[in-house]
Amino acid sequence: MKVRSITLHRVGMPLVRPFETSFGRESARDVLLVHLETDTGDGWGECVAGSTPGYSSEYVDGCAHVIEHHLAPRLFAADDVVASELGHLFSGVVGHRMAKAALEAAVLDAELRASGVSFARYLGAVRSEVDCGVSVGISTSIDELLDEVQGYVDAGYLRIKLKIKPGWDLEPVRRVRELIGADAALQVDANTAYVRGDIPHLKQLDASNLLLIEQPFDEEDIASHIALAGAIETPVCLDESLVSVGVTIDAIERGATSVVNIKPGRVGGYLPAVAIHDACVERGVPVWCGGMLETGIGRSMNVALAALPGFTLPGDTSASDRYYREDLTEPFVLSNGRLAVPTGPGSGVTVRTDLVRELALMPPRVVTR
Ligand code: SMG
Ligand code: MG
Repeated sequence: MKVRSITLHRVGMPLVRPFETSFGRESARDVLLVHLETDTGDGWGECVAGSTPGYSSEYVDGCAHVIEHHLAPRLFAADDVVASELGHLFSGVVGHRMAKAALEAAVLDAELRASGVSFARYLGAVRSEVDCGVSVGISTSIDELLDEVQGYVDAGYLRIKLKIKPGWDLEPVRRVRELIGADAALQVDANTAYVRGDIPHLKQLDASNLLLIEQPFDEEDIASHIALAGAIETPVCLDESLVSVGVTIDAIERGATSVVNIKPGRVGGYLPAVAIHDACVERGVPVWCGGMLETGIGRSMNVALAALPGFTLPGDTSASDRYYREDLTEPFVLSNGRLAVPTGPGSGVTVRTDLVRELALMPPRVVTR
């Protein structure tokens, strides 16, 4: 495949309700989309970076810059672009995994559409629908939180994840546990908001019988996660720290993570994500698919990934209406707590280019060789 042009779109997507984490509050997503035109057809990819470097060091302006100036030239220079060789093609660029993942998604989409194969089949999916959880942001009051959680329970979500931070942890978690009952699946995510000295405090979360606690400490602080795992009954699950298959295996072998959150954007794409999945399956470590408030473009691919055999826990793969009033593709609709895995070629969804234009934050940028 020869890449002819790469168009970078920036779309402003208002969220149906603001999403607050320990590192900030968002009421709209600034989405970077990559539209690839090739000699065999086109493909779309979504970049998961936020507008600020709050979740990781990457952010959307930086990703657009890296794509245009460092990754696109490598794609244009290649005689034959093949998704499975992008890791090698991009190896001269250190890091910038979210930028690489956005391009990888677009290359995969183009390649698979041209050969009539779905993402699910290509990645190795074994299910036609996936179990879905929902990630619930920090609220302004416990009553408001309980209302929101009840809405998601009524909608059929199979697992609730609560965002926590110092000052918003034991009590909201205890109250939600009380609301949803002892048997409902409940987990928490701190997005690095705690320090090692908080271990005795975090240990009190054991009383709420959680599925897992996600990334309480700094992304580079594996040692504190090992210490926590030794002190707490609740399984520890890393997110931000796990940026590659090597780091993931290391964290598993050292006892820092007994469950793994896989986000393709964080690890450089769907193929590295599958490699992490395989490494976890080999070691008997359960995985689940994380989310980055994706539109239908990224969601379609995440749902395909979540249908692989090792994804045994519900993911942050919620329905379109949990995030957006109108999605950039046909909406993903929850049915019995599950989303259907797309079966059409490539991502299997159709990008609403009219809406991409209507919601554009700036004119599209066309990058050619
Ligand atoms: O896509 O439903 C979603 C969001 C899931 O909580 C979620 N993501 O750390 O896991 C995480 C966060 C990161 C995104 S914050 C904008
Ligand atoms: Mg997380």
